[in-house]
Amino acid sequence: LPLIRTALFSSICSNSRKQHMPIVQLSAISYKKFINFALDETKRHTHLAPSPLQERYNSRISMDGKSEIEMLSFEATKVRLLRSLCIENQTMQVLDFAVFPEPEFDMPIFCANFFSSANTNIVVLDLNPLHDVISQRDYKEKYYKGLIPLGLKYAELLPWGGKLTSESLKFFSPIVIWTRFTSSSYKYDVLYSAFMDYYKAWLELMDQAVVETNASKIMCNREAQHRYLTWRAEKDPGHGLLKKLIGETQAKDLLVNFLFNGIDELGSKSFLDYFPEYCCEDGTINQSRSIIGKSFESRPWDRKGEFISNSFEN
Ligand code: BLA
Repeated sequence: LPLIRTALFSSICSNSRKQHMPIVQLSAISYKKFINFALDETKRHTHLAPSPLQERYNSRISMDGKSEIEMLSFEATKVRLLRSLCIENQTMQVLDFAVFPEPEFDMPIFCANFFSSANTNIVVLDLNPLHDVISQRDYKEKYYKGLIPLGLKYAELLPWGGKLTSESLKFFSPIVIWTRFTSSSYKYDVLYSAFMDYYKAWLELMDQAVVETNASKIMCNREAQHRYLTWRAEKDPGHGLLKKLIGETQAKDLLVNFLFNGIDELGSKSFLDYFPEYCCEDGTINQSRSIIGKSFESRPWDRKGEFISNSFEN
């Protein structure tokens, strides 16, 4: 990465110097490299066909003309939707990359959400479990047992990011990478390496995934994915920023029809059917992101991938 020092990034520079780390200018990093890797790697395993969504969701400029928003979407055997959203401007880089399996497969959902501004980076990288890994031990063993060493490697390099919306934890796996860091080229390299390793691990799971033929199990997979999509379309932390960039109506459209596409097709339950604790007295959805509040100051999974926090209290 080019090492350029500018006044705009003086805060990163001084931080980096303190830590004896290389200096990185935000514009020198781009999450497009991550997307290109993922697409190339996917093509080594399967055939990617363009998604019908591509025509409507491709590229656009934010209302203030300052941000470029790029969207890509594909389908493949076993893959209902692979889609990415990349936002870039002078001060910010955002990646939302996800792969949603067909309901005939119970494999995890690949999830990479990275938000980077001049001095802070917020990262979630995970193979989000389709089913509950705290109560369904067989599901956890099936997909995550072999991945614990991978999780341990990156849990050290990219340490736990501190308290987070408690409700989110149910959507995370024992190998989740939830981290925050100050910008440095070293950290970006680590993040890129984690992204590559996690994505390759997900592709291996995809290769091995066996189609489910039991109708009730398929139904169960479909509902689990629908619940996940319903949660994220309503409560994802990126909403505020999307609304600021493209306005409330467009943001809502992007969330429901592109990023978390499937809400209308995979099920008919509402957000409040799945998450009744968010119901206000007048029947509307509580706009707060969390009912329980923030918790999990430290990683709630031990080195064996056992959940070690037995309550969801703050
Ligand atoms: C913050 N993003 C966060 C946080 C998490 C996530 C856990 C910390 C705040 C919190 O505790 O909620 C990410 N949470 C997730 C993910 C899941 C989840 C991936 O439950 C999946 C189940 N982030 C994006 C995009 C944008 C973005 C697309 O992925 C912007 C368009 C922004 N995320 C963003 C911002 C913050 C954030 C600005 C800080 C603001 C905040 O803490 O609410």
